[in-house]
Amino acid sequence: MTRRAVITGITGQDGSYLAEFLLQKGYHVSGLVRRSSSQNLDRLANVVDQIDLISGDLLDQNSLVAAIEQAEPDEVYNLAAQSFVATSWRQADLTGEFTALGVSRLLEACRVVNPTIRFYQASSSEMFGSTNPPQNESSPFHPRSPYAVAKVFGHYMTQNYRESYDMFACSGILFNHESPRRGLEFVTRKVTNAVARIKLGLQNEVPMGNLNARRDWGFAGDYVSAMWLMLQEESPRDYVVATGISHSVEHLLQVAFSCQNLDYRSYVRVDSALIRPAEVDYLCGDASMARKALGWEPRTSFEQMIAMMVDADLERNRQNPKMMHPVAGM
Ligand code: NDP
Ligand code: GDR
Repeated sequence: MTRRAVITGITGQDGSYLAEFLLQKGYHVSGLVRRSSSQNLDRLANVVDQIDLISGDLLDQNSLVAAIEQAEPDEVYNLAAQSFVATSWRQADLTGEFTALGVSRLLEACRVVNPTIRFYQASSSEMFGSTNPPQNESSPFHPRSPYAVAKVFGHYMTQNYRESYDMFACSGILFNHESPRRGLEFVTRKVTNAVARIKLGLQNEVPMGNLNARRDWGFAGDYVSAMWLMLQEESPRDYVVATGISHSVEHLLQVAFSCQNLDYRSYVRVDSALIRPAEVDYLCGDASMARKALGWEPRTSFEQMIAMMVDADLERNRQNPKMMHPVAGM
């Protein structure tokens, strides 16, 4: 029998890689798409004709029940969220609605339609916040943004459905993962896009926030297999997924600019408006449990990934420079 999956957040970075991965595994894939005035399927260009798109919104319980009834999934991957940390201070209520309550709405939709559905929740290393590295499944949470607080809610709600209703519900605590499909507001993509635009003479500087923050950055294309592996286990368990190597934002700048033989110090301007009200200083994941139990490991190095992103941004800026213009204040 063909396995059936629903992905929320299918139009996002991870949703598009996961859809491709599951199709290759022979799944029937449905994706939840919220209504908007213009289509937003760019990241799904490779697979859009092989998936079913179902209209629904994390803010609307009835639409979630209807989507799960229609798709009849064996597995649900909840990737939808307001995922940009900086925005979560300005839109804390909405972030709570999407990123926290959206999880309980979707869990409840699965429970009432078919409690044997296997459920994956996209938890985040941001939940560790100020907890010292290396962070693993036993590390305490200390969230530092409304986004991270909302993710902690979703994480514990997933655990609670597992314990209350014996559902196969688990969370992957994923550390930062990037790709040429990353949104332009996230720091890696902001930097690789800036390198491309500076190289092409379309921009001459890049405003940045905190250069000392450290992140464990992996490649999104490597991380979606871990999500699937978690749902194939005998019993549900939460896993940390990370590379185990951490870099500062300043090192990211150095690596990205050197891809085009540029010295980042000539182009970077620190803008205090981009410093966050509370920062997560140092994330570095210990994914030894995922390596051991799931046999998962990252394949793409940080340097390879950044080079891939710079190349893709050069190409996109050559073709359509106006669409790649950075948004002020991000
Ligand atoms: P993106 O921001 O690229 O994608 C978010 C997705 O959520 C989009 O498809 C968006 O749809 C959808 N969405 C937002 N609000 C709603 C809503 N109300 N109803 C339905 N869909 C909605 O995120 P990523 O792909 O990077 O991340 C996937 C998930 O993993 C997120 O939950 C994120 O918080 C989490 N995560 C990400 C990490 C990373 O480093 N990338 C690390 C750890 C966790 P639309 O296109 O319409 O905006
Ligand atoms: P993060 O990603 O907050 O870790 O959340 P982001 O790329 O936005 O920031 C990483 C670090 O870089 C610092 N920084 C800047 N960030 C941005 N966006 N723009 C800047 O100009 C800038 N200058 C410095 C930030 O302060 C921060 O320390 C991502 C998201 O994908 C979440 O959804 C996910 O849960 C976590 O990763 C794991």
